Amino acid sequence: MRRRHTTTRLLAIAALALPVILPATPAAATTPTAPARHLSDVIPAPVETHPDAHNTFRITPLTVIRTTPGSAAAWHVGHQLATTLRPATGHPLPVLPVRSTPLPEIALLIGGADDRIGQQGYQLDVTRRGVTIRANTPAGLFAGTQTLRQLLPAEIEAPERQRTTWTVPGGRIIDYPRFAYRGAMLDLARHFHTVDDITAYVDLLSQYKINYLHLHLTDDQGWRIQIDSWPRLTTVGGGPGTGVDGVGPGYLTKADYKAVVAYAAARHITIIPEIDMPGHTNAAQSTYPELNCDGVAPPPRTDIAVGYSSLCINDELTYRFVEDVIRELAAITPGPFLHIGGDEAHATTDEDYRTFMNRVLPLVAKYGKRASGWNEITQADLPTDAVAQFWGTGTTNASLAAAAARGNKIIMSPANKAYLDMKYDANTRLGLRWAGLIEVSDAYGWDPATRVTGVGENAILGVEAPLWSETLRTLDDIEYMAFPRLPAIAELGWSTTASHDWESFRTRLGEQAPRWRLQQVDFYPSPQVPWI
Ligand code: TNX
Repeated sequence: MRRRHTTTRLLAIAALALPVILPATPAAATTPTAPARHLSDVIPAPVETHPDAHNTFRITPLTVIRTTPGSAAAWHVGHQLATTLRPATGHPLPVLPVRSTPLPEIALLIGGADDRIGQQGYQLDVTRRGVTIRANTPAGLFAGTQTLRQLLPAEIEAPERQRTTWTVPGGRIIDYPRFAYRGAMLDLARHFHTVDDITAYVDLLSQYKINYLHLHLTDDQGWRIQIDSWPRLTTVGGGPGTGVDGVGPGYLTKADYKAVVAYAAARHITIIPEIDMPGHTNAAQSTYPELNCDGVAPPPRTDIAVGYSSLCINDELTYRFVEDVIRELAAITPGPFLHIGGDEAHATTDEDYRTFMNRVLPLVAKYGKRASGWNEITQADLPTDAVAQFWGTGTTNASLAAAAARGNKIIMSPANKAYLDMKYDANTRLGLRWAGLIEVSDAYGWDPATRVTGVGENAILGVEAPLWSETLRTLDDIEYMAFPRLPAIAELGWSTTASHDWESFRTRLGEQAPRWRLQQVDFYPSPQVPWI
């Protein structure tokens, strides 16, 4: 069990007016100084770091967080940072949307940074006077604050105040992502995961600059999202007895889903909903007999077999169903993508698969969304804005390479590298092993742009680490499989190939352990990593 991260505890602090700035704890010259961190001790590795040992900054009771005046979004990022730093520092850290202060400050400013940082990057400067994070967008500012958290001692994540001097190493970081898309995926279908579990995962993802969370909402074993026009999908298809072994029931109401979307958006993470079709549909078909060609509902399934279900391709009712689902889901999804699955449709003929996808892809566009799907969708006639997600274990895929050549963007999730549900080694209690065992060095040891022939740097939108839930029930289970491999995938998505270095990575990973212990992240203590 894990305590919710401190950023989720909203402190209602009236920080708009300059408060009486008094030390919350008597300033003590004798307080211990937590061990200094280095400017490059960050995951994902920043593009450029320029340390300046003479210019460290100390957070004190007088420190204020200053944000660009007039930017509510910048103030919000400042408020989130303050909420993270206040409990352990015991300092008031007021958040002030003002042009200048005479006080030592952590400034979060929109504009004025190095040209290269783009829409997601940031520039971070640390001098004796303060920390300045500059970015072109609130997302960039937020990314900069996640770097700042890692530059502070792990104890900054502690729930109770400590009498410590909090020191930020001096210098400059210029940082921006290699790929625009850095994703994670959670499977709610095999075992349902609650809003609290999903948002706790969002907190962890956002620390590593992950900016998309793909939710696998439907599968053979369960349907996990409310659809008003087909109400039994959730009450029956997601009801008691659903999930693997019948012990993973539950579903997101639309209100739950909107809450997840908003929570993620506040951490600059976009939700991508997936409805898997035309296979992986037994939960819907066992609930509604009319979704079957013979009109007979198959029994619910709680095993982990794949590839046996298929929607009825030549029945108009199928497309009414699919359109209803897409319409309702698109209406509650502010993000650009809607994922239509398309994997392992072994019970659908190739011809039927193409017929189906060629009807469904335009429906996604009709409701204003950009389609994404597992790599099998490249067998259909894809619009050029559609995105294919590679999940194979090999290094060739002709249909994927052809789609890339036609201009479709690709997300890389090779199952033998990026699948967080694969066991670490033969003794791992959780997980599957069909794609192989994946130790931390395996998860880190590949390059998205050279993995599949014909799918190079320019074709790649980014990387994603899927976490399938056949064997996972609790948040602890999720954490154990995701940590420490998720940070490896996050670094592959963000950092330059020039910085790719296993020795450096495993050292920096080992330094994350105290933070995870304080956050009560149930990580796998891989023997490959020098944990501190
Ligand atoms: C394959 S990967 C699947 C999922 C399973 C997963 C387990 C993919 C697109 N389909 O249905 O949950 O393997 O690792």
